[in-house]
Parts: sequence; C-alpha cells; structure tokens
Amino acid sequence: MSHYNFKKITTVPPSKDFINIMLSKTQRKTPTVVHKRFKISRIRRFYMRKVKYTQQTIHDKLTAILTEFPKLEDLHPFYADLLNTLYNKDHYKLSLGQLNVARHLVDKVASDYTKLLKYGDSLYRCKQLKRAALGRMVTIMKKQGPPLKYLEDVRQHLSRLPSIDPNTRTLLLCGCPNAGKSSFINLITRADVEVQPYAFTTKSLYVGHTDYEYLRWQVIDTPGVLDRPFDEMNTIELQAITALAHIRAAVIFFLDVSEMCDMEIGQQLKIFESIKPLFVNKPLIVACNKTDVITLRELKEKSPEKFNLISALEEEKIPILEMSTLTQDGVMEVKKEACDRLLAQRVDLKMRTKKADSILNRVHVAMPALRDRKRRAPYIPEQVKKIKIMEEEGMVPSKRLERHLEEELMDDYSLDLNKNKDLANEEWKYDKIPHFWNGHNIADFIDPDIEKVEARGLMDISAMNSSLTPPVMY
Ligand SMILES: Nc1nc2c(ncn2[C@@H]2O[C@H](COP(=O)(O)OP(=O)(O)OP(=O)(O)O)[C@@H](O)[C@H]2O)c(=O)[nH]1
Ligand SMILES: [Mg+2]
Repeated sequence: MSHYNFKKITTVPPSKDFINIMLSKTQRKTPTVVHKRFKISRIRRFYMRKVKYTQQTIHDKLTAILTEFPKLEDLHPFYADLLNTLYNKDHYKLSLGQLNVARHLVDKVASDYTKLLKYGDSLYRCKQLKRAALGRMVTIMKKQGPPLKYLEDVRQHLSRLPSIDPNTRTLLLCGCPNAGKSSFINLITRADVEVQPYAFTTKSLYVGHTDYEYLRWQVIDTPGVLDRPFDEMNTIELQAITALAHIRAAVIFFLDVSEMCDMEIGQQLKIFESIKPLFVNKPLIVACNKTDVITLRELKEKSPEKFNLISALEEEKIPILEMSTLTQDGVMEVKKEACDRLLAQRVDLKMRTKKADSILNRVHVAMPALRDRKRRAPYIPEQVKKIKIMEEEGMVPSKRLERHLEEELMDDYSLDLNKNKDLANEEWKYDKIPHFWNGHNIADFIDPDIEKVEARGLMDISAMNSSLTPPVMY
C-alpha cells in the first residue's frame, strides 16, 4: 500500500467561512459579560483574552493546513513532478507561503494590540482596541481567499488521485492514443478503465493490481502520448511522461499494428524514439497489439518496409511480442515477459547492495561428506511401490481424491464431511444430532466409552432426563 495518503487532508474552508468560524468560536468560548464598574485590570484581561483567543484559533487552523499539505521536498520525485504537472509547483508553493505570511501577520497584530490593551484606561478604549485587532485579523484573512480556494481545489483533486506506490513492482503501460492500453489493464487487473474508440479516452493515471509469482504487481495505465516536444505537451500527456520518468517499472510500449488508431506504424515508432530516453535502466517490451486484424507475418507480406521498421527494434535487443486484447491471444505472455524481466532486474539490483552481502555471509549450505560407500536411499514401503506400478499399468484405478471430485463437478461441488464417518449403520451418517435434548446439553452426556454404555443397555435417551445427572466438569 502506498504510504502517501492524500485523502486524509482536512477540508480548507473558503475565507468567508474561515472568518465566520473563528469569530463565532471566539464569541462562544470567551466570557461575554463585562461592566464598566469592573476593575480596569479585569476589563483589560477580558478584551486581551478575546484578542489572544482569536489569534490562537487562526494560528492553529493555518498551521494545520500548512502541515497537512505535503511539502514538495518530502515527496517521492514522482509525486513531486505529478503535483507540478497538475497544479504548478510555483503556484502551490506560493499559496502555502502566503498562508504562512498571514499566520505571522496575525500573530504580530495580536501581540501589538495586547501590548496596547495593557495601557487601555477605560472600557470604551479597551473595546475599541479589541475591535481594531479583530478587524485587522479579519482583513488579513479576507485577503487569503484565492490561496485558500486554490488549496481546496488541489485537496479535492489530490484525494481522487489513485494511490500509486512508486517503489513497488510496477508495470507501466504507454503508447500512442487508442493503442489498447486500457483494454490491456482491464484484462489483467480488476481496474475498470474506460475504453472508447477515440483518442485520449484516458486522461489521467489509473492503477490496478495483478498477481504473478505469488507477488502483488501494480499496473499503471497512462494517457496516450503524441510525437511532439515536451514543452508543447498538455497536462494529460505530461502525466504519462512523469510516470515514465520516475517510476522504476517494466515498461510495455503498445504498438497498434493494425493502424486503427489513425497513426501509421512509422509515426508510432517515432513516438517510441522520442520518449526512449525515459526507458533507460528499465526493462522494456514492445507489444504489437490488435493482431486479430493483422498479424506480423501478414504485415511482412503486405508491407515489408513497415515490418522492417518493427524488426529493427529487435536488433536493439528489445523483445517484440504479439497480442490482441480482443481475442486475448498473447496477453498473458506479454504480462509474463514484463514481470519476469522486472523481477530479474530487481533481484540483480538487490544482489549488488551491501544488504545482500550481509545476509549471504550468514547463509551456509551444508553439503554432508560421504561417511562410507553405503547408499542411503529414501525408504518407500514395498506395498506403496506395488500400488504405484499397478496404477501406472492401469490395473487398479488410482484413488479418487476430493480434488478430482472438485475438478469434475466444478461449481456443483460441495465438501461433504459426513460421508467418511465410520459408523455401524450407513444411514446414521447424515443423522442430525441435536445440541440440546429436553433442556440438557447433549455434550454433557457424551461418554467416550459410549459403546460400553450401549452394551449395558443404558442408551435410552429418554431415561437421561430423569435418571442421569450431568457429569462433574473437570
Ligand atoms: N480489433 C481490435 N481492437 C482493439 C484491440 N484492443 C483495443 N481495441 C480497440 O481500440 C480502441 C481503443 O482502445 P483503448 O483500450 O481505449 O485504447 P487506449 O490506448 O487506452 O486509448 P487512450 O486511453 O485514448 O490513450 C477501442 O475501440 C478498443 O475496442 C484489439 O486487440 N483488437
Ligand atoms: Mg486508455
């Protein structure tokens, strides 16, 4: 599970609500009765408390916002870049900075006015000072409207981002729009990504999970990428690039060999070339999709020049696999190949770290030396050997196990725990045994030597009611 939980950030109120909340809180939580005949020190304390309380409320609320929003420096580069792509890093930093400044200003106003309040000589003057202090705080907060609104938008969007763990085993699907990336993720995971016959159906990152080799794998579907310089790319395309750049994953590049995606193979390979720098140090696979329309062999006959473009990749040691998400041919092979390559790379990387060395130091594989020339083979009873031979020759039917039954009956199979009960009468197997009998717990009367009891003719259960008393519990 990802350790970045953006869903926990609390709501950021708009500045108007913010002001209402803090003023009404001050009203509710501080004393409201003051009289001009009170001692002046008491009057001063009364108003000072109001000023300080308001300042504290604003301070706490702003601090909560500032600490809850993630700092770009603390995030994994993938998330930092994604945040930059989606919300503009500078805007984000400025907004948080502005709130920080507002917090300092409010603190300053409060400390200035409490100093002044110390010299207040009448109720009227003290009250005016308090009004001025609160008024200035409200003005400061009113100016925070835009950053508060922006941060609330960011919060809402962040909470809807899929939780991607940038450090785990990941398959990354990329390619030109309409190549069949979303169809593939829908096949191998339980993610339900929209599939449509037009470009840019997928507009943000989607994540699904699949199992391979008893391990959990994260699969990320990305929006399509077009062949143009990075600075001309839109936010949708840039998300794919961000994921490609920062996640150490196996990359599956989708190539639509049928050209149904309105892009020629040459153009698609151009995209491949343009984002190639992002594939360094990552296992890479090119999946030729939509082979139900045209297979690579047919392509070779029809237009050899296009086929040659694809087969040129093989010279660069990039594996090229064929598949069709429509007929599901080759889909599992693509998944298997990608997973195997990534696993091999991850194991290789781990082996090179010092951690692996420290574990290997402690591992010792014992290879016992021969004591004598005597052969000590595993012992298999003669009877078992005989049965094995007879089974192989078909002389005895091999034992039908529950597993065989289950495979045969499929959904109709249900485990029958009663059928192997060893009872004198076959019919008793499915008898229902009551838990209670005439208000007594049957379990209290079960005797392990029940057969002896039976022999003595004491099995009349109706007699149990009157003559037997429950046994003493130990
Ligand atoms: N004939 C055929 N059509 C396919 C195959 N795979 C996908 N398609 C069709 O191709 C179209 C696009 O599929 P998507 O899975 O949405 O493609 P995508 O790469 O996710 O597209 P974007 O999200 O727009 O980038 C859909 O109409 C699919 O039905 C395939 O193997 N054979
Ligand atoms: Mg898609």
